[in-house]
Amino acid sequence: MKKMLTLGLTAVMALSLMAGCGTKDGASSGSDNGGSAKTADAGGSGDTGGKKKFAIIFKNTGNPYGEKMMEGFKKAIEEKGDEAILKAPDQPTAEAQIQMIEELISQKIDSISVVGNDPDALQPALTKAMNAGIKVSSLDSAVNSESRLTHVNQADPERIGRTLIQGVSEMIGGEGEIAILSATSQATNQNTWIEWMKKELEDAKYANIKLVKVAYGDDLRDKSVSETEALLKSYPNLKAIIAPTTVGIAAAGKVLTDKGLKDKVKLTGLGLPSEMAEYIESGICPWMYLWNPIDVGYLAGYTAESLVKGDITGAVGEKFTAGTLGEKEIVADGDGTQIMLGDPFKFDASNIAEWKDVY
Ligand code: RAM
Repeated sequence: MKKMLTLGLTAVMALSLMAGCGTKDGASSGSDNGGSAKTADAGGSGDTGGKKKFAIIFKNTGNPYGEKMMEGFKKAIEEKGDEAILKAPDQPTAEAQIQMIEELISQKIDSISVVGNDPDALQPALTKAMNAGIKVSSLDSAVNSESRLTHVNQADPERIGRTLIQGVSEMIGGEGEIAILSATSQATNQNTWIEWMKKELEDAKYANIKLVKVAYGDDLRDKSVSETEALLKSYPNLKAIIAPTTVGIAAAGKVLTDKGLKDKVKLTGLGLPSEMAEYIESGICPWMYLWNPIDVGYLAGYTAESLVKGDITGAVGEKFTAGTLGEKEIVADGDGTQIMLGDPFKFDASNIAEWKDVY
């Protein structure tokens, strides 16, 4: 039955506008690291039975997207018989991540996979880690190419940015004020997507759309709520909010719902189906996009394993098998390299019910 459901969903996905979203397999793994995204097992001492130690550092705690990503990472590492160390600071700052990297270096672990809170600020700490023999890669939010061996990218940033503007334009009939509610002002992933949104907006067909503000909710629920409220207050004619962050879009969905603004302000962006189903069903958010966060973590886990084993070094053209995701190839990314998961997937009223229990 489960297999049939999986096959059915795969067929639905293949037919969808932006097919190629993550596997249902990754999503159905019953990992139990839910709850706190804090250090799960960072002792660093004691007998681990020859297991190698693989750390992942997310942006900050309290983000269900990060918990799903760490769940996928842990699954990959445990499939290989090794030990996963799951870490995230309370606040989404580079300083807090640097402190964690320093601790991990002194624990002589084998690998660090980091979701960077800043593209450049982690470089001294990550360079020190690499000089100590630790294999460093980034995922989701990249660190600069000097600070890593390679990067695991969830989807093509240009496609994400341009698609969000095309979508919002359709929602508001090509006319009116829009705002972006982002994560932190230093987040590499959001900033790259926003750059592409701005490039798309340069097209003459958007001449009647005005981007009035980029606000930062820092991937903190309360701050995202207050930033949404401030946007509504400062721009009473606002027609739409684009939130390219799962925390931001859910917070904006709640504010717009509570204020009864369904017919006045539209919402789109990148959201978790589990958190956004009610807003998609109510029409506040006609549609949004995402990839499978469990698969992003799972791919990062296999990337780290392959780096530690020496199967790959992070160079363009190298290939490796990423468990159930199959063969992956390292490609160029500016002056660095990356591994792409796939395309983002569009969630709307027609498919949200199938996905809301998955992630
Ligand atoms: C938030 C985080 C994460 C991003 C998603 C879309 O959960 O900022 O890094 O990839 O949104």
